[in-house]
Amino acid sequence: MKEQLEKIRQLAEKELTECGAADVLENLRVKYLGKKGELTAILKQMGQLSAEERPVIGQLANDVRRTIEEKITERAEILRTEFAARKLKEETIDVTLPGKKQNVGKLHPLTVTLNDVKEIFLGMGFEVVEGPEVETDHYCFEALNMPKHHPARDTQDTFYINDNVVLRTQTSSVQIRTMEKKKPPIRIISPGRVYRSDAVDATHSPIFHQIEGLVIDKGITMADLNGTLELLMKRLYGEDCKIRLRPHHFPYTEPSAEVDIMCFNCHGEGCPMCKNEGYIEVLGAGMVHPKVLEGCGIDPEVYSGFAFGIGLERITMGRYEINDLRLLYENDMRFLGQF
Ligand code: 2U9
Repeated sequence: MKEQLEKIRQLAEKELTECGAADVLENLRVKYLGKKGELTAILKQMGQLSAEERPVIGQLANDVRRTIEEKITERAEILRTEFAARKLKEETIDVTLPGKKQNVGKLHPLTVTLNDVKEIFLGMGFEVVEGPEVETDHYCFEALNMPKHHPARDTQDTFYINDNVVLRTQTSSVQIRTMEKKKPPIRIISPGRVYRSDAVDATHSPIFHQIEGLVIDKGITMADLNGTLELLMKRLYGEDCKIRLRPHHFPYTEPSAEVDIMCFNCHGEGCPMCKNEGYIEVLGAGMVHPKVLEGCGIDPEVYSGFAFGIGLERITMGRYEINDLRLLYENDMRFLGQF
């Protein structure tokens, strides 16, 4: 038994000296001193010893236990110190290092243009109104003088949810909802996402953004429309910008016009940017059709109004000379980082 005790002491000292982690140290404590440990196992055999041997072996066993306990305590302290030193080293911050550059984000060019347009109209006393993107046939077509089977509907390849529910093709539905709720005078713009079943290419996307405007009051004329749009374009494209109205037809306005701005590249002379027209089409407008007013309970004999619709992507691409609509949606930071 003496040899066994000495062997345990030597083995324990060796393993404890080599121990490199707190959990290994705990396993060694259990291995030697635990209830089922090697030292405990020997002590259980003490009953087999003679009366003369028992005190001697007992003394030796206590001495071995004490040696192992002291080694464990010493090892635990070494491991604690090493751990603290390692942690301090890992977590030390070298304050002399240069700071990590925090990239500040930027607004998307569509957002910048939309904010600019909002500011211009807020400055003219307009309100910004938003409305649902999933609309009923009534607000998207019927109320805009486009009854069922009206040919105008065909030009708008619409996403139908069912026979009566669509993804709105223009934000005019917001103007209708406003006219139903609010009596004149009305001065609103309604920006927002619109949907058309178009194939994606450099100038088309099934999802794009519109800003529509509506003014309803007594005595509103085309002159008010012209003045409002001219001011908008001068603010967006510069004071020397001119606009031109060309007769057109929309079911919801009468008279209707397509509105061009003078090409900011050639100032009306004609160049590749404006396809030698000297002017670039940017929006549609007109006087609100009397049937649309009546449908909203507004007497066309008392009130008149104008409305317009602008494609946000179109004016954004014009401002920043972007030649492919898809660049606005691909979230490529090499592109977006330029604005
Ligand atoms: C009401 C009455 C009339 C809004 C109008 C246009 C002409 C127009 C297009 C421009 C580019 C849509 O984004 S686009 O494809 N819009 O040409 N929009 S008049 O007329 C209204 C709106 C609401 C109650």
